[in-house]
Amino acid sequence: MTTKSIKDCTVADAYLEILANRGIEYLFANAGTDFAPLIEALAKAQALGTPHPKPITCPHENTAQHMAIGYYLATGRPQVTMMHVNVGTANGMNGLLNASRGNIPMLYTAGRTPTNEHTLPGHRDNVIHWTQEMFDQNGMTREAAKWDYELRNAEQVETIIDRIMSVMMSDPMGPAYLSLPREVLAIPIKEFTYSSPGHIQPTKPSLPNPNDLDEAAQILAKAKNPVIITNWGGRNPGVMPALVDLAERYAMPVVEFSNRYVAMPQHHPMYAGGNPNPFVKAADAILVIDCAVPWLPALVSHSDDCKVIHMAPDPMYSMFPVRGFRCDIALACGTDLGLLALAKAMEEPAKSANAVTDKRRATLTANHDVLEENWAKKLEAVKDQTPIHPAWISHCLGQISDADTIFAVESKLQVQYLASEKPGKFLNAGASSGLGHGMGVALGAKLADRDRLVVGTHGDGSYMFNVPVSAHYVAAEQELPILTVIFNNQRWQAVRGATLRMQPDGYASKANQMPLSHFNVEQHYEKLVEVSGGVGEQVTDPAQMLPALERAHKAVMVDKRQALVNVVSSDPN
Ligand SMILES: Cc1ncc(C[n+]2csc(CCOP(=O)(O)OP(=O)(O)O)c2C)c(N)n1
Ligand SMILES: [Mg+2]
Repeated sequence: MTTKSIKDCTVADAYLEILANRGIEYLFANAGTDFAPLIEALAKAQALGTPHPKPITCPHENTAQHMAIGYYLATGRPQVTMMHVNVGTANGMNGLLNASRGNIPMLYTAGRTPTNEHTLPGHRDNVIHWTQEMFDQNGMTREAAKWDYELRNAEQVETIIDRIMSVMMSDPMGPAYLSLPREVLAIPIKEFTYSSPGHIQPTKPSLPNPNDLDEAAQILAKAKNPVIITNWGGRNPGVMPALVDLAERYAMPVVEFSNRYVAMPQHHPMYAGGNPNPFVKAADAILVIDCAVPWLPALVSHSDDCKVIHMAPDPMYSMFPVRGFRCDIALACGTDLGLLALAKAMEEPAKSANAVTDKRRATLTANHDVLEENWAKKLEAVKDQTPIHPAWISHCLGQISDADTIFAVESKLQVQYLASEKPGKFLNAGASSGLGHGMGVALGAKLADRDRLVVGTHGDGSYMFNVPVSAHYVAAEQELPILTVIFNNQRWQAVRGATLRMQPDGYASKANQMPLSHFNVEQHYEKLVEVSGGVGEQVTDPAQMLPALERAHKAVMVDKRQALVNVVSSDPN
């Protein structure tokens, strides 16, 4: 076992060096008084050129958390965030909840206010060191973090970092929380020795149980009306090619319900749209892949003899307290590996069903053609509308983007109007629907590849949840020229819609203006980006949509300045 050592250091020095050694490139941070030993260690590492994660100053915790998430989604490499004690942890909870429900490995850390009043190095020297102490700071994170701990001493630094990395990266993946008391970070060490490389590897994604796989293959191969439903499948880049192959070979329709990623190219003949209800009703077999909620039980149910197969890293979705979807077979596996194995296992039993499969393929292709026609008709009908329709915004975004463009989605972006053949192109990190994720994700994706066009699309409400001044600041400081597009319908349509769904004829439906759903001040968001040296414009005329995006594209890709397009828009229907 090879080792490295550091002489005359502190726990903070050792901690940073091991993080870097284990592949952590960035520390997305919002600092406080608890950081003193860590800031000293960063300055020392910078001065001496020793390995350390690069610190990125994030004026708000939401930016830091979602930058780490975005960077992971773009690269597959987890990063570290660090916040100020309990208050910073509280501000970062939105990101932790999104990471938790989205199975994102992210090491979320925070200082712990000093507990010694005047003894150990790092002891209290500020009034807040009394008021910020909690009985159980970590407790705040415990429902969302996959693992949490408070660092106790120098001797365990390496063990704890390796423990975190391997637990986070094992399926089902998820975030970890580590609190770092100031006195522990400040502990002096004569000589610190650690193994390099580390020697604890995570569990790799697995294949499904072979007997259950065969049974699932039999059911699906013999089914007359099978359907595949997913919503998170596309977060694993290996899923798209495997899913396309499976759907094509056995003529199975793929529905992406309320999807946050794209698992199936939208123009593929086996892509069957986003509404699972008619398929669920007619199905004799349903394959649910990486999908916590495949349909809404209040709206639709399948027949009693329909078989339901769930395939995911954790097909029990054990993080949800209540989830009662029928499950005849649960296939725990890496979703891409599971799909490849299933396609193989279906070869033999599907042989006797060739005629049925061919007939189904023809029907599904014809149905998909209708979907395409409807999309085209819709676009034609709305392209001149004022306020500007989301379909037209999406189409124009399709014109300025290319196969490598990444979209951070926090809006009514309509993916069918953009190219969707490349995995990992659409990232929606709001697995817990904690709004305010898109700008951080866009920044993280841009940090991962500065040559790529990265577009953040946000509702006006979502944009404000991003603490945009913080995100625009990081874009400027780190030279990350992202393009921000706001679908500005001057309201929280989601809140309005939910109220009307529950009480279609209630007082709210008849009110001149529904309470708590509208923004009554015309907001010139395009000015906000100027604060950080970016360029912005408002668009109200649909004829100006594409020219405005072209100007913004030039700003970000040629002039290397962040840009914002504030589109006064309507709601899709
Ligand atoms: C942090 C957070 N707070 C509140 C909500 C509740 N919420 C869900 S959708 C929504 C409105 C979003 O508004 P906007 O981005 O403008 O999109 P629109 O519904 O208008 O299309 C709100 C407030 C949430 N999901 N996350
Ligand atoms: Mg809105």
